[in-house]
This record gives sequence, C-alpha cells and structure tokens, in this order.
Amino acid sequence: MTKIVDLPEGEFVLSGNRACAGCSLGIGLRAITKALDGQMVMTVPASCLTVLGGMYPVSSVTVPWINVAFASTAAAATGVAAGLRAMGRADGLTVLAMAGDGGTGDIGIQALSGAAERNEDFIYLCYDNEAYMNTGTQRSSHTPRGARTTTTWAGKRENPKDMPAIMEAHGIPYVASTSAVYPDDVYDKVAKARGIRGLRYIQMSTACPPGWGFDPRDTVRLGKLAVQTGLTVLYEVQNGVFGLTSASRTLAQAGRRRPVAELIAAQGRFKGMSDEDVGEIQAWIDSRWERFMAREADPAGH
Ligand SMILES: Cc1ncc(C[n+]2csc(CCOP(=O)(O)OP(=O)(O)O)c2C)c(N)n1
Ligand code: SF4
Ligand SMILES: [Mg+2]
Repeated sequence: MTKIVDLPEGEFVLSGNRACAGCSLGIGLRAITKALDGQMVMTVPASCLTVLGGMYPVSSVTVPWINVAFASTAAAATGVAAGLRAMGRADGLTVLAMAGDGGTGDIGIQALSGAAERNEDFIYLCYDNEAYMNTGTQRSSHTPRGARTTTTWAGKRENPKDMPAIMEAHGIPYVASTSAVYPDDVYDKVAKARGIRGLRYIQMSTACPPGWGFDPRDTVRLGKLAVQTGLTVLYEVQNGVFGLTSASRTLAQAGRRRPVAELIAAQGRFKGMSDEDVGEIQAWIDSRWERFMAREADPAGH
C-alpha cells in the first residue's frame, strides 16, 4: 500500500478553489488526479465538484474537464472513450466520469447502468457526501437514516442505497469503496483501476462540514470515525474477488468497532435522534459488517 508521503508530487488540483472550508472533496480529487498522473479527461455533472472546479474563465484543476447535463455523466464518458478510440488516442488516457451521490444513485443511474451492462471503458467515481449539497442539502438515496435535510426535516426514515452492490451485480471488473480522508487508499484504488479495461466503479465517502453539521477542522476526524464505526467500509472487488483494505482491514483484524452513537453525536444533522433509532442504525451496521466479514473470510464466495 502506498504511504501518503510517497504520493507523487505532481499537482493537478490547485490551491484556492471555491469549495467550503474543510471540504474533503479536494483531498480526494488530489489523490485521484495523482493516481492518473493527470493523463485523463473528466465528465462532470452539476454538483459541488463543478463549484470546486470553478467557473469559466477560472479553474482550480489543470486536467481536461467537460461539464455535462445531470443525467448524462456516464453517457458522455461513453462518447469520450469511443471518440478517443476512433482517433487512436485511447492509450495512456483515462476517461473519468465523476459525479455526486445524487448525480449517481438517483439522476444518473440509468446511463451508468447501461454503460456498466455494455462494460464501457472508463472509471466512474461517485463521491458520496450523502445529500444534494450544492443546492443546500436535500436528501438523496445515499442520505443515511436519521439525517435531517431540508427535505427530511424530521430525519430520513430509509437506509442509504448500496450503489457499490448494485454496480457489482452488473458483473463489471472492478468495484471499490473508499474515503477521501484516506488519500492513500483512494490513490491505490484509482491507480489499480487505471490498469484495468472496462467499467470500473469507485465510491468515495466525502465528509462535508455544512451538510453533516460539524466544524471544518474535524473533517478528517469525522471521516475516519465513519470508518472506525463500520458505517463506511473500505474494500474492493476485482473480478469477483473481495478484499477489505486499509483501515477497514485493520479494524477487522482488531475485532472491535466504535459505536455509531459517537458518530451520530458528532454531527448536527442527527440532532434529537431517539436512542431507539440509534440502536436500529447500530443493528443495521452490525449485520452489514457481518456480511463483509463473511466475504473477507471467503473472498471468492465459494
Ligand atoms: C437536471 C437538473 N436538475 C437539477 C439541477 C440542480 N442541481 C445542481 S447541483 C444539484 C445537487 C447535486 O447533488 P449531488 O449529485 O449529490 O452532488 P453534490 O452537490 O452533493 O456535490 C442539483 C439538484 C440541475 N443542475 N440539473
Ligand atoms: S457543501 Fe460539502 S461537499 Fe459541497 S463544497 Fe461544501 S463541504 Fe464540500
Ligand atoms: Mg451529494
């Protein structure tokens, strides 16, 4: 595993972007672009990522980037990849479709599912800040149960959609889950995906101070706490073979997780949640974690 100090020095995300203070998206995007060595073309729908990238004529990112209509991120990436092949430019250049959780699990899912079924040749990276943040925190299918948003003012009642599992069911060669506050894990997964052909799906948990309700200085602590509780799980599935990675593997070896109540208490969006609801979320995480443990014990699912 690559250590943070060993990440390449080349920078493709410049300082001084328009994201909020403490946003973890920039940390993740730095690692992603380093893993691709800037040899990439991005397709991006409306989201906090477009805010981070900047409005013409200024930009905080030095790689080619196409802003596309919301539902069409994967369709646009399909077209860019086909165009590069037709021009004989596909070798060495990676097409990266990158969208938020709303743009992926809700609005962009049909184009993404179609591209996965055809096993198109690009990386799709969903950064998951767990709501429609750019428009002021509306619930998405990825918003966790109990979270207050402007459209779930009493707390969301449903558990989040499991997009990596949905993508795995398409039989694509690589699916991974990572977190922006572990840039070494992000880097390793994108670097691995770079060397694989076909559709590769990576979901990146992206801690968001205003949307989750915590102080910007706590971004890394909160993102890591989500992993330490087992709510965010770092893993990959390559050609059907499962493996925990990084801090989630360490957690599994240690055999004990921190209670989700700690994570809930640290975020304003969960304010006022009953003990009963916290207990139900803990039970949901526990049963999910047991399934991950079973896969870790039998990686190829025999
Ligand atoms: C077709 C369409 N519908 C709605 C919008 C308004 N809109 C812009 S960004 C955004 C939120 C996107 O949420 P997500 O994909 O999770 O990314 P985030 O903002 O959280 O980074 C919405 C609803 C739009 N630009 N286009
Ligand atoms: S709203 Fe959240 S995800 Fe969006 S720029 Fe601000 S901190 Fe980042
Ligand atoms: Mg979002």
